Amino acid sequence: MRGPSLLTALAAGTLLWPAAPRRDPGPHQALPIVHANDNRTPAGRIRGDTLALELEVRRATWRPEADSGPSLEVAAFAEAGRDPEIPGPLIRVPTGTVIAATVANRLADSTITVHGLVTRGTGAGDSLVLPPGASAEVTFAAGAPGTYLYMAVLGKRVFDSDVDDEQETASGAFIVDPAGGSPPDRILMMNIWGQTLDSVTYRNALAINGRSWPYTERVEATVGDSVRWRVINATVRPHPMHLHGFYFRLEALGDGRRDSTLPAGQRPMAVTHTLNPFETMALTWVPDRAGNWLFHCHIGFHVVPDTRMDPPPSGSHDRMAHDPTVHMAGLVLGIVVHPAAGGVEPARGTARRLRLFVQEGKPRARAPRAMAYVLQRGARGPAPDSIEAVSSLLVLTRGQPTDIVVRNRLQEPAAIHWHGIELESFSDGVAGWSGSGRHLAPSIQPGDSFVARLTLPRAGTFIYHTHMNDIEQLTSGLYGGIVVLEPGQRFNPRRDHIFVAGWDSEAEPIHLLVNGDSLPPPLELQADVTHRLRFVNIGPAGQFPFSLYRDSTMVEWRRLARDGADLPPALARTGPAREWLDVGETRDVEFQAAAGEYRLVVGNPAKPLWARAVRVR
Ligand SMILES: [Cu+2]
Repeated sequence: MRGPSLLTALAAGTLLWPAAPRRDPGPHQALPIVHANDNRTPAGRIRGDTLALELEVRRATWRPEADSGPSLEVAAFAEAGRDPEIPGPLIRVPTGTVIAATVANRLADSTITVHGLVTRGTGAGDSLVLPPGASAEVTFAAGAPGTYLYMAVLGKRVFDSDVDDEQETASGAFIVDPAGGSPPDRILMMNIWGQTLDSVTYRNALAINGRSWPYTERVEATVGDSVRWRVINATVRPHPMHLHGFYFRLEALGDGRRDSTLPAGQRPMAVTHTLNPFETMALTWVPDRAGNWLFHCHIGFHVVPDTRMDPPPSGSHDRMAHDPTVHMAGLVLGIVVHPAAGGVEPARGTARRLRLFVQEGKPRARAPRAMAYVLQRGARGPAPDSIEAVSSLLVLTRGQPTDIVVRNRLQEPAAIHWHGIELESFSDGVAGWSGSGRHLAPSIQPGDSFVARLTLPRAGTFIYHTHMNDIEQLTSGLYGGIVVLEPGQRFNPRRDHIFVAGWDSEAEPIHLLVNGDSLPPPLELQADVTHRLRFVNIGPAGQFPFSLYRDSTMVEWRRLARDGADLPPALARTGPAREWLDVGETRDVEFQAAAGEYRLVVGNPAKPLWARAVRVR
C-alpha cells in the first residue's frame, strides 16, 4: 500500500524551493476569477437516477492567497454558465447513479486529456482527448462507493507522470456515497501549480480547497464531535499529512481510481499519513480537547513562507515571526475546536518538572548551524554554548503529568511542537496559534522560557521538534525523540533502541543522520532476547524504508506501533523487516535477535542513505 519507489522518495527532496521573489505580472483582464471550492455543494442536476453535468475547462485568474493578492493564469474546471472553481465542481452522487456529462475544452491553445469520468470499482481507466474548442459527451454509472478524483491535464500526459511544470489546477473531487448515504463529512483537496521561470526561479501555489495558508478555511468543530474527512491529493507530489494534538483513524485508502474501505480491526490510528500522487484517504477523529489545532503537510518546503507566491527575501524575519499567518504558508489548515457546553477540564495533579534548553554551539560537520535541545541532568543547566551530537531523548511516563520548562538560549525565537502527543492546545507549540481566543501561546523569545504542560495519556514513541524557522532550525538539529513508558517501567538501553533520522543540511543530495551520526560504529545487541526498535523520521522531507538485513536477506520483525499508538492486533504481525517512514512518522517493532551479523539500512540497500552494522552475540 505504501511502496513508492525510492525515486519518489528522493523526489520529495527536490521540492518547490523558490529561489527568488518575482513580481506578479497581473491578471489578464478578460479572464474569469476562480472561486475557491469548499466542496460542500455537489454540481449538476439530478433527475431520477441520472446526474446531468456540463463541465468546461477554461483559462481563469486564480488568487490562492488574498482576494487582492498575487494571481496566476491557470486552466480550471467550471460548470457551464458558472465561474471556474479550484478544486473543480464537486461530483457527488449515490451509488447506482448514472452520470451524463458533457466536457468542453474552452482553452484556445491547448489540447486537454480528461481522466476520471468513468465507472468506479471496475478498474477501468479512461482518457478523453479534447483539442482546443472540442467537446464530448460521456455517460457512465458512478460505480462503487468511495473517494475519487477527476482531472484534466494539458497536452496528453499520462495520469501519474512526474513533470517539471505542475499545472494540477484542473481537478475535482468525485464522491460516490453508499446506498443510504454517508455520515456528514468534509472533502479536502490539495492542488499545486508550479512553474520553472528560469534557472533559479520557481514560482508555485499550494492549496487546500483552493487556498493557501493563512487564506485556507478554518474548520470548526465542538468537543465530542465525530469529524470525518475525505482527503484527496490532486498533485504529483507526496504529502505526509499531519494532525496536531489528536489521532485520526484511517477508514479507507484509495489511489484515485479505486478505493478500499479498511476491514474493521485493521484501521490504524495515526497522526501522519502520506498521500502519494492522486491518492485519497477517509479518516475520522474526535476532538476531545478545545482550542486551535492544525492539519498540515509535514514536508517543510510545503509550509514555510518561502512557498508563498511572492516569497520573502532571504534574511527576512518572516520565518521567525510570532504571527502564524506570517511564519507558515502553503498546505496548512487551521482547526478551531469549541468547548462543549458544561465541559470541565480534568484535574491534572502534581507535575514532574523537566528543564530543556534550546542551545546553539559551534558549527559541526556540514550543517551551517549547530543546535540541540539539551536536558538539564544535574543541579545546573548545560553551559550556554554546549550542544550534544543529538537532542536529548526524553523518557517520560504514561499518566504522569509533566511540565517541560523550555528555556531559549538562541539569538532567535523558538517554538517546540510535541508531535503525536495528545495535550492541551496552549502547549502544542504553534506560536500565535496554539491556545484559544486571545489566550495564544507566544513564540519563546531569546532568553525567555515557556512551560509545556503534558499529561501523556499514551505510552509509545513520539517526536519533539521546532515549529519555527522550520527548515533552518530542523537541519541544525532542533528535533528529538520522546519515549513514553508504562508506569513502573524503566528505559533499558540494552533492549530498547531509538533511531531518530534527520538531515544536517537542506542541500542536495540528502545527507541523513541517525541519532546525529552519519557513520555510526556497529551496534552490539545481546542475542536471544527481544529488542524493541523505535524508528523516527523527522527530516524536512522524504519517505524512506528502514530495513534490517542478514547478509543480503531481509529478516523478520514484529510490528508493534505506528506514531505512538499500538497497532490493532490484526496488524501487529510478524513480517519482512522493512518499514516505510515519511516525515513526521514513528514506528515501533520487536526483533527476536539470533546471533549473527546484520545491517540496519535506511533507503535502498544497494546505495543506502544511512546504514549501521548490527552485531548480535
Ligand atoms: Cu506537502
